[in-house]
Order: sequence, then C-alpha cells, then structure tokens
Amino acid sequence: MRDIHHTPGAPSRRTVLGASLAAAGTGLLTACGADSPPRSNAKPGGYVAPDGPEVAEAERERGSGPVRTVQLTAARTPLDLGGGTTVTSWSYGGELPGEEVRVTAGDTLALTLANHLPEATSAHWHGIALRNNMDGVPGVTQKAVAPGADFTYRFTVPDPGTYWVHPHVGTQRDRGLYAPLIVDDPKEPLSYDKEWVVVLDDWLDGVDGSTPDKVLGRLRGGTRHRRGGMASRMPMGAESKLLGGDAGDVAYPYYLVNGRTAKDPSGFTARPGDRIRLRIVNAGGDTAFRVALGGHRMTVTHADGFPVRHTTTDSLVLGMGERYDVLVTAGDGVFPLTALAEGKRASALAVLRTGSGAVPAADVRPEELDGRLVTADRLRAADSVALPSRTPDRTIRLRLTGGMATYDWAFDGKPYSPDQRHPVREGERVRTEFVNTTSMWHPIHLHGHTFALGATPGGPRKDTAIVLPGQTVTVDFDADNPGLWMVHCHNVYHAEAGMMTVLGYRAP
Ligand SMILES: [Cu+2]
Repeated sequence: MRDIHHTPGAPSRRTVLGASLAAAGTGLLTACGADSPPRSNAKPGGYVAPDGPEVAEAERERGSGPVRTVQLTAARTPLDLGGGTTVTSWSYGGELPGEEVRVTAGDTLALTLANHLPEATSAHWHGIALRNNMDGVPGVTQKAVAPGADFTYRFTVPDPGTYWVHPHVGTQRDRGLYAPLIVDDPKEPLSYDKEWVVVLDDWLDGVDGSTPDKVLGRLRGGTRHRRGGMASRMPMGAESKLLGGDAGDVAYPYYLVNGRTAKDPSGFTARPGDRIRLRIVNAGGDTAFRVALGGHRMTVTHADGFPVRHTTTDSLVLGMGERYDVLVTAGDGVFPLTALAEGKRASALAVLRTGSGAVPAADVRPEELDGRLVTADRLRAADSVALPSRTPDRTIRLRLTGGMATYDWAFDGKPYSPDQRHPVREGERVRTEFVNTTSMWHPIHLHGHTFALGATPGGPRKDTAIVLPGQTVTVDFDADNPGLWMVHCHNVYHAEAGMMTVLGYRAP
C-alpha cells in the first residue's frame, strides 16, 4: 500500500529519476482500437505525459500485489427496472448497477473493457489514486476505446474504500454504465456482520425516447420551459434549501436504488441486531440524494472511501460522485432506505428486512430525513489519514462560472479544452479554491488524488466536494501522483457543457 504519511516536501526518488528522463516525457499514449486514427500529438509541452517515466515510477512505488483479472462488457441491452418497467440502455454486463468489482488494497487490477456499444467509450476509476494513463479520460490520458475494440486497464489499487467505475465520454454515465468498485482493507479495523452496497441513480435513458444526449441538446437549446414529451425533462423550480437554491436541471422519470424503482424496490435481508456496513454511492447525473434509513441512526465511518472520525447522524446528502460508508445496527422488522431526490419532489427506495412486515409505500418519507444531517464540512478525517499540516506551496483558484440561460457552465468562463493546464509540481502541497460565482451548487471532483476538505487541518479526505452557490470551498492535497488530471463538475450536463479542466504536473 502507498504510505500516505510520507514526509511532505522531501524530493522523492522518482523526482530525481524523472529529471534525467524528462526528454522522453512526450511519448505516445497507449493506442487501442484497430480502426483508431493516429493520434495528434499537438499537446502543451513541459508537462508529465500520462505514459511518461514519472508515472511509471510512481506506479512502481505502489508495488504490485496479486493480479485480479476482471472482464467488463459495455453493451446495449434491455434493463428491468422493476414494476414492469423495462428500458433499453447501455450498461456493463447487462446489469444495473454493473456487477461489483472487488479487490484488496495493494492488488493489481487487470480489467478488460470490451466495447460492444455503438460509440467509443472508456472506464474511469472514480476516486482511485492510480497511474495516470489508466484514468480513462480520452483526449487526455488515453484514446477512447473504439466500438468493437477492447482495452485492458492495469494498475495497482493503493487505498481501501468505496469507489466506482463509469465512462468518461460525453453523457454516457447518465445511461446505465456504472458499477461499484470496492477495495477491501487487508487490515480492516471495523467489525460488522454484513455489507450492503447501495447505488443511487436518476434515470431517463430509454424512457419515452429520452436519451442523455437529447436532454443535453435541449438544455443547450434553451427549450427547457416547453411542456410535454422530452421537454418535460426540463424542470422549473427544483428548489432545495440544503443545496442553496436550484437543485438540478433535469426532471427524471425514475429514481433508482440498485437499479430498481421505488414501486418494486430491491431488498436486503439481515437479522435483528446485525451490524451492517452500508456503502452508499451517488451514481446520478444531475441529482443530489438525501438518504436515511427509517428507524435507524447511522454512524458515518468513511467519506469518499477514506475513514473519518465516527459521527452519528440521521441523514446524509450525497452529490453526484460522492460516497459515504455508514454503520447501522439493524432493528427488528421492515425498514425503508429512502433516497430523496433533493429538491425534485421524488424519491428512490430500498428495503431492509430483518423480520415480518409489509413493504413500505413507494413514497415513504422516514422522519430521519428531516432529522440531524451531517454535511462533509462537519466531518473530521480519521487520524490515520489526516493530511499533515503544511503551508501550501501553490494556490490554484478556480471560479465556477456560467448559468442555465445559455448553458455555459465552465471554470473561469472558459469552456473545456483537453489542452488546458493548471500547473503543479510534484512534491508540492497544493491548495485549490473553488469560488462558486453561479446561482447553482456543483459537486466538484478531482481525479487521482484525495484532498483534505477545508483550509483548517484535519478536514475529511475526499475526492468530490459540494460547492454551494456563492460559496468558496478550499481543498488541500499533496501533489504525489504525476500526470494530467481532470478537475470537473460531476453534474454530467455541466461537465459536458464545459465545467471541466485539467491539472498538469510540470515535467521535472
Ligand atoms: Cu455543476
């Protein structure tokens, strides 16, 4: 496992090694797909290349544990959402969510993605501090995997926790292309009887002709106020106090837990008194979920895969891309796990069953949803993963800009281009300030690193942070994973509109 307590600031062996190899830093990216045209190499110079020697050296330092071989097939298939609702969509292995990928920290994951889709795709390992050329971002870290081609992602998985995989191409992840990625801790400090992976999603693909691309087209075209058919996906007045106002851009026909609608929810069976670890993932495209388990309090143990000081709460809110692990002690009976689509007047449901009782109503609203709610800024990192206190060497300030009217979401008013670079240097402590000048909240995600939330020491380690309208969120991280890394809003429509950019390690 990677030692996250390494001495900050000390030049690492790879910094030194890399210097002599800098000239080789513009090497070709891994090619794939028989019919792919040769890649243009007109990239900004002076940066570590995703397949450069610094990246290879960082990977060597992570070690190479047992190889776990996994096959993942992306294909267009029918999906049964329950309650007689079947859609045709794109998914992994014809299942929703895709079958869980499970490894142990230190393992080498060798996952072959077979693309049976009509479009090029990729796999991104959300939250994992992996080698850069396996991060799955076409145009930056690899070529997209062409239809009919396959690509093997091979990397050491350094940290235990709850992660997930999804494509990093267009609006594909607002179809059914997602699966949990669970990394077991070989020295798991928590004791529990059962584990329940809970994946939340908002769903529109294949419903009355909707596709994510058509929705994006409508959002860009400003026809959101029209009524009927596709236009009804564009809500007016999705409001949430918790999110500081406008809650989302899209009214989805369905909200799902583990691929099922609330009318025909998925269930989880345990015994009364069992300690259950829930691993909750928000795989949605444009929906924050407020989650509570009726009749239970939850003890938050992890945020975005990394441990936090245990904190008891009644409910949690998850922006898109966020994960929380919680422990509950199961009561006796049948209990609703409700995921309220925050501000959208709808909810998703799963059921915990430890005894007899009727399935809760689809729209059940446990009182815990309105009880104590712990937000990420109230959590503290567990001592084992707290980022050591250090003065930042560099501060990157990113203004979140844009709005609904012209659908021009961006950083600093500049729509995304894969050639953008916000420079950092390996070994630096980097502070990033996300200044939200828009009238909407954004869940901002950094690839390849787990930052500390907040400018004061001891903030929870996360890779995705909710930035409310008018708010500035500060995060600190150690630049210890060379490469080119995306920073973007995890609202799939905001990201596609342009709220993405690239953080680049300067070549040594
Ligand atoms: Cu956004």
